[in-house]
Amino acid sequence: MPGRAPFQFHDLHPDTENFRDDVLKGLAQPRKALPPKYFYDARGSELFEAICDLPEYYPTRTELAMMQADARDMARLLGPDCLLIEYGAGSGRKTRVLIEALAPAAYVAIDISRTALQQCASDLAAAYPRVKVAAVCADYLRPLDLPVIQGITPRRRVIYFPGSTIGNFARPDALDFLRHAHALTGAGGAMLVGVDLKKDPARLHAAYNDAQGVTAAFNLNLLARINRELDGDFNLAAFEHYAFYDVAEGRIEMHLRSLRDQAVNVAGRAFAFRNGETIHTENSCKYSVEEFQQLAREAAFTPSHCWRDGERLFSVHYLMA
Ligand code: AVJ
Repeated sequence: MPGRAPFQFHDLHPDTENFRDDVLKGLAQPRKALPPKYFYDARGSELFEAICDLPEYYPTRTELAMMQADARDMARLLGPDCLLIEYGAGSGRKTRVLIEALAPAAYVAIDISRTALQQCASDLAAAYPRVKVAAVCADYLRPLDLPVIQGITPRRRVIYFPGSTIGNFARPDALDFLRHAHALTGAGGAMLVGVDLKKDPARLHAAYNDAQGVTAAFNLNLLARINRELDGDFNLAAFEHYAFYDVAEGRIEMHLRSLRDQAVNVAGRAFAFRNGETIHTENSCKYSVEEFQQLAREAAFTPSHCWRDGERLFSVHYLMA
């Protein structure tokens, strides 16, 4: 709990043991894979912020511009005095635009990255003294109880899930996630979710293969984090960033590719890599408006509005529970 910061802080300790177990399990599979949620240690969160400013990475600036253009419309649909719950709060730039238009009774930020979460919650609490702010450090992929916030009677619960983070889930997992979200908002609740759209594969490819190599550094930081926290000995020079758009699946896949036959030790266990073998580190699924609305309906939401930018790069959906 940071000293005098005017917000409630709840630490559900989502990291340590889970990280170790998930890494050992992920590297032991015949097709090695690691969950993308572990990108976001302090260094990874910084690198992600740098990605958001890259010329090739259109989602963040496009969604922010959409919030600036459309937050008033969104607020009209969401209504005043709601309990606003954000998954994966990050830097909170889009959230600020929404909070200013919406005037919620309270704001609950849920994020796995402790440092980014505390920064965001403390900034928002300072900026909006009339909004009660709570922060929960947790893995929002697991069911969790919301903190009790004294002295408010919100009209409805609204989940805000910007950034197309939902794209990290394979479709069946996205459906599960939406079902959990539906249960959390309860009847009369709503969800506002940012979803990256299908588009020209070249544009997508460039967004995940930037010229400055920031995305590569973000991907490789996962190995550096394993070295730091799990006593690993990955040689970062012996792996490379590899990202491509799979048109049939409608998703970007990110991998780390071994540049030689090698053995790596993590937490006292040895793992063999063949030259060219990869660790699958992330999926970033892209949806058409219709595909996403169909998914939302399967999770018992009623998709009732969708905003897009002028170039049709990005979408924000309003779903009623
Ligand atoms: C935060 C999951 C939305 O998939 O575009 C950016 C993460 N990975 N560049 C995305 C990411 C590589 C990002 N999400």
